[in-house]
Amino acid sequence: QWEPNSGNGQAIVHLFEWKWSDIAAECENFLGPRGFAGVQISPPNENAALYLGEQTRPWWERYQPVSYRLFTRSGDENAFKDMVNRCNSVGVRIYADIVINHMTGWHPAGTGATGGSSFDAGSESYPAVPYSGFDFNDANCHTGSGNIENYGDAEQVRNCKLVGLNDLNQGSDYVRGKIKDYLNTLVGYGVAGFRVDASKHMWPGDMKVIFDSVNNLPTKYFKAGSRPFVFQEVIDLGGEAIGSMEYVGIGRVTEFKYGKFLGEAFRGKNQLKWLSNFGEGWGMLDRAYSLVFIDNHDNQRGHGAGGDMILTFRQSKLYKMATAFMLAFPYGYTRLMSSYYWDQNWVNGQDKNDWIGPPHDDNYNTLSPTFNTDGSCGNGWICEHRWRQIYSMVEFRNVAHGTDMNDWWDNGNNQIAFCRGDRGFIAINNEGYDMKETLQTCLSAGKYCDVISGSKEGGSCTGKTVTVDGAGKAYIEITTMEEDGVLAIHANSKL
Ligand code: ARE
Ligand code: CA
Repeated sequence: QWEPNSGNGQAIVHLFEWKWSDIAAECENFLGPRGFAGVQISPPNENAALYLGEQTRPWWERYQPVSYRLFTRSGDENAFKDMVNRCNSVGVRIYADIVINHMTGWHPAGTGATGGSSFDAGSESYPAVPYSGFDFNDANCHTGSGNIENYGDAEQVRNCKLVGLNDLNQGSDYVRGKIKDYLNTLVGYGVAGFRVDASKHMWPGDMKVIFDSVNNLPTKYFKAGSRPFVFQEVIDLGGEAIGSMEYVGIGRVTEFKYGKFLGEAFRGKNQLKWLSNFGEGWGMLDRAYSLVFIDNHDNQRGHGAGGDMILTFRQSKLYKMATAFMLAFPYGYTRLMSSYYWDQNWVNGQDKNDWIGPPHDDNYNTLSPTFNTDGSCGNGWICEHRWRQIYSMVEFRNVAHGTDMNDWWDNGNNQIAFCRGDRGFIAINNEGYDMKETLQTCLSAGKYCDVISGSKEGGSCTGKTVTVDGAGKAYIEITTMEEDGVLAIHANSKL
């Protein structure tokens, strides 16, 4: 299923490592009112609780399932139910990150789990599901180490262990049944779809059977006959045995080229003028199949793909520019990253602190975000989705939805501008000099509030204003002294 089952919203946000109770409140207080379509949540199922000396309670323990009980550092089953209900009630959908390729990596017997279940990784025993050795792929993997050794061989990418994680056999009816039951529990509570972790490591045929077996979404919140939205994590930068095209028959696929290419362009490795045909024209998936983002929870910390070209909150000016481009440009279904802060510790080109988990108290309980008077977050949470330049562009994308890109303009280098039908106009200046141009905005005559430098409050604008004449033209200025390199106006920002 390729459609997100949301109302008018055209962007979702990954509230990475947030607690369920905080997400419920965020839906009501911020995401619903601001027109966000939904939230990608961290994996809701029970995981290994890892106390590895210096690396205690890493974020990545949540990618090591112990059972499908809904019990994690984000909250228990009741908190989960309450979150899904409260978010659905204000029109914000919940998409669960599902880890169904594997269970845990090896840990000594007696290692704990977030819900108190026992497991023995060495004998592949997970009694709380239950899974045992028969349910794993060991017999189907033929590498010396039992791990994936060569991404050029599709067979081992799917049947061997990803970084030592016990690899489930989705070809087995029993395993399919357990996964189906888990997904039906989530759907039963009102979850609108799934981010499918490590999809490259599962056979598309098996995944198709599993997703086809899941129930329709409940009619309490969804149209009768609605199917869960599926977006599959497949990293495909080219050059491997497995390509993202193999998965488009099941649902959308993460397009990792997108953030890498935009990172390169905004970092000055490529001229912005080439972005006029960004998307399919650059060898990316058809827009109907792609899920796009600037960074994700992996590549913002050097895991996954994209390397040092990926932009994150740490390059805030460029990050806001790239995000504005993404939300203004009609390609793919868009996802925003919402992060927590950690101190980096670079040693030989690698961040030794890439494991650090979310803000927590002395007992490693996750802390809630606090909110400053300007709406930004505290307590260690970055909350990119609460940056004005970002949430304002979520509204832009909703307002412009259904139109195409037109009236592209560039200065032959790194200043660009374009319209979205007669609904929105954006200009971006990534030169070392001021942008001062009279451009076609495609909007009706009148005065508009630039939603990047400020916002429309009541009838007036707290930022720059733009005056569009009867021919749709306006004088556009973005100086290098300004905080942001973007100007955006749209039908709803008319004064
Ligand atoms: C951790 C430790 C390991 C240890 C393992 C088992 O770091 O040292 O061996 O536990 O004990 C996350 C972390 C991992 C972590 C894992 C489990 O990133 O470090 O391992 O959780 O706790 C490939 C996959 C892709 C995957 C990326 C990270 O194809 O699916 O690797 N991304 C998802 C999630 C991750 C998560 C997992 C999968 C596992 O988003 O957060 O891992 O559930 C090329 C290839 C890509 C490949 C990439 C990196 O680009 O094209 O396919 O991505 O290299 O290898
Ligand atoms: Ca596998």
